Amino acid sequence: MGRLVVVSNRIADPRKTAAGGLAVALAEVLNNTGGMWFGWSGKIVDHSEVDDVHLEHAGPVKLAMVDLSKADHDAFYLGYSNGVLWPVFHYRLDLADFDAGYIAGYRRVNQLFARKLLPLLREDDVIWVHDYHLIPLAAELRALGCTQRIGFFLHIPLPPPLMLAAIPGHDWLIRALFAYDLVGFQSESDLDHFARYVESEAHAQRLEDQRWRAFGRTVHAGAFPIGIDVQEFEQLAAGAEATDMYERMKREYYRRKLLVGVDRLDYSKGLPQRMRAFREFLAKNPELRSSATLIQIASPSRENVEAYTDILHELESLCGSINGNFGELDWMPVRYIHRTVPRARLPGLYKASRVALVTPLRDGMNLVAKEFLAAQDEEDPGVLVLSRFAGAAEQLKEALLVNPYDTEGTATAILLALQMPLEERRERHQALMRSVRQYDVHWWCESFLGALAEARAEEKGTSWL
Ligand code: ADQ
Repeated sequence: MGRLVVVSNRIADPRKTAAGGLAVALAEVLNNTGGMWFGWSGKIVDHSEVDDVHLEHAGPVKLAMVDLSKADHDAFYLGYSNGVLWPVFHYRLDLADFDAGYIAGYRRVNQLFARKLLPLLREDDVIWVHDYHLIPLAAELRALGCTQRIGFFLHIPLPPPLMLAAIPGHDWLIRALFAYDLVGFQSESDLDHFARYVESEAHAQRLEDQRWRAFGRTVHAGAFPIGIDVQEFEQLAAGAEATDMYERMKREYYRRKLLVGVDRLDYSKGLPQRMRAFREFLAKNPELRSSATLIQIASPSRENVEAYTDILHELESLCGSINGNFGELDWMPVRYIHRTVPRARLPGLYKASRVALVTPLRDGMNLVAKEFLAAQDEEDPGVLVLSRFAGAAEQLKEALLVNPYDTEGTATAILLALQMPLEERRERHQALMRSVRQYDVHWWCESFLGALAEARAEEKGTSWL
């Protein structure tokens, strides 16, 4: 394989220990190929200063970063990416803000990325573009004459055709996917939505080997469910910070079973629904009340997008009313923490918890579910309560699968999870870990890049714009 060039909106510096599994896994491949990571620097500058590409070396990996002007950042990132694509792709048409100016900003930033990236490319580079911020990047690169192999991976779900069709300009967006050689999704259901959309809306012809032909090009598409770096996580779990966290939690909660939720504070994660289910559980099981505590960590996220402040207030008010109504002098049912937990401590928290509540309303994959499993003591493991609407549910069938909109059903699952006998916990955990280990982040990288190496759309130079 030639040099790997990863492109994503944000760059995770592979030298920083805080970087998660994805950054670590990509850094490994980048290190091996002496690759380059291209993306936004995280800096917002005056329009006149958007100019050079900043280059840094992180070992053998080259980091190439561009700044954005405020207008571009607002329209591209806050506007189109997080005000249109994120809600619609998570089935929340009601939260989408279809401001006509956003799409122009989205296009401008993708053009800027293409213009700045092109001169840095070598003939035999393989380019891997990540996520919904950069859907049209390959089309913009092709328009400038780029002929290298380009793959795209969507980390979030792809909604069904009629929901996609609600986005003004949806045909332009999906047509842009045909500029890639390979398009990867998290789950079979996302792939199915893609197939149905392109066949019905774009009259694409389905060829063998998961290839679709439309707009004079053939694109390969497939499901490549992302995994975690199990080894890295096990090492973290054995480290001093995780051990300290585990021991502190065990000391503090020695009389109670812990339930844990760890999420970005995002409306897709189903946090109010989770709290209502926990409230229902408390109301229905008074004898169990003071034996369980729910720790909910919700890290601040996209706070300058309006829908995120609404969800923050809703969650705060629910937690407050649950504690007010059910709490005792020596017991609070919910501990809600609006902060990010340092990554090195997470495995300790997971291991000390009997139950994880991973109940998004929609999620591309959800790595917290896999991390929770990897952190468990296999002799005495905890139970995963998992939303059927997380991409992870296609793989993690031995979890207690729930419909997060069904408050009573989720409350019943919480009860079952807290009371599950040891033998059943072990059996389920063993089966789940087989899948987590087999489909880890290295499998994901290798299978995507392997498929990209074989997928080569024949046509070049099609006019894209
Ligand atoms: P996210 O929506 O961010 O990612 P998720 O996969 O659950 O969701 O988490 C990614 C990472 O962030 C995990 O390593 C997790 O430990 C960490 N994290 C989350 N909340 C945290 C908190 N409060 N404190 C500390 N760490 C926290 C998007 C998609 C997902 C998809 C991933 C990867 O939305 O569906 O699984 O990308 O493709």
